[in-house]
Amino acid sequence: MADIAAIAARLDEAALGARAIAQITGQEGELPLAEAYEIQRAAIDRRLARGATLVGVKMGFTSEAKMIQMGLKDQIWGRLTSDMVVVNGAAIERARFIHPRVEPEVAVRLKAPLAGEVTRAEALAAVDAVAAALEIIDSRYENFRFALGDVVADNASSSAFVTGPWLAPDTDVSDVAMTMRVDGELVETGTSAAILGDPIRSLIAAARLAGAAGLVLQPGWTIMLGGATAAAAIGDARSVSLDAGHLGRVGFTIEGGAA
Ligand code: OOG
Ligand code: MG
Repeated sequence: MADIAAIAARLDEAALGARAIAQITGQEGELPLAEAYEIQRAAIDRRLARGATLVGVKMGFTSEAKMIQMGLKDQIWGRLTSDMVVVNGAAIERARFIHPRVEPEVAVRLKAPLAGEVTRAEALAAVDAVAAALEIIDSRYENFRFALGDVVADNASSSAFVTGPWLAPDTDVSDVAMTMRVDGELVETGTSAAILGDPIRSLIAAARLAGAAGLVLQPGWTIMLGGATAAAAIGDARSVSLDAGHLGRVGFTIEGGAA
């Protein structure tokens, strides 16, 4: 059995200090998924104890492009906290991150609780609004390399997210063309259909996976449904933008240099 509290502290401090650490699996052998999710919860609990609140859940590896990029194919999920929220168009501090990457995503906001096995109709009925979104992932592991247990323990690499304008819940998110630019340069194009064939499937999976861990998705929460394309490195870029057709635009700027 892994030392849950000690590993959670190590990951929490790596995120706080924007300093990469060695993989857990490399040091301590296997890390079963159940333990990895316990570490994730314990690490996020430390953040909540400092005053942050839970504001949602993120899904990972819901598209082929992401599975291929990272060499993992099991869907994972992580927790979104209030200190991860970036306002559309606002600046982030580069020094807060180790080796950030950005992904074009679709997000939903909930108006009713959702947990366990839900039908598509039940999932849709719980949606308050939909938006295009950008997720900033920043693995706490050296070289952005990890096994499944590592990345689950590390809250699915999540570190910040930006949502575009919130649109009516019946807005079609099933096949939206997405164009992502870093410093004005086209880096990724794709479609939201790459997210499990339809991003609403990812919402259903979020309810099931979080529910299995005893977490009920709450009204007001944002659910990030996963990257539609591979992630792009932010490097020393100054701006990121996503054009998502009828879902509109979302972006942020980056200030300062790396830590
Ligand atoms: C893990 C997080 C994956 C997504 O959208 O698929 C993810 C990683 O790639 O570091 O956020
Ligand atoms: Mg993502």
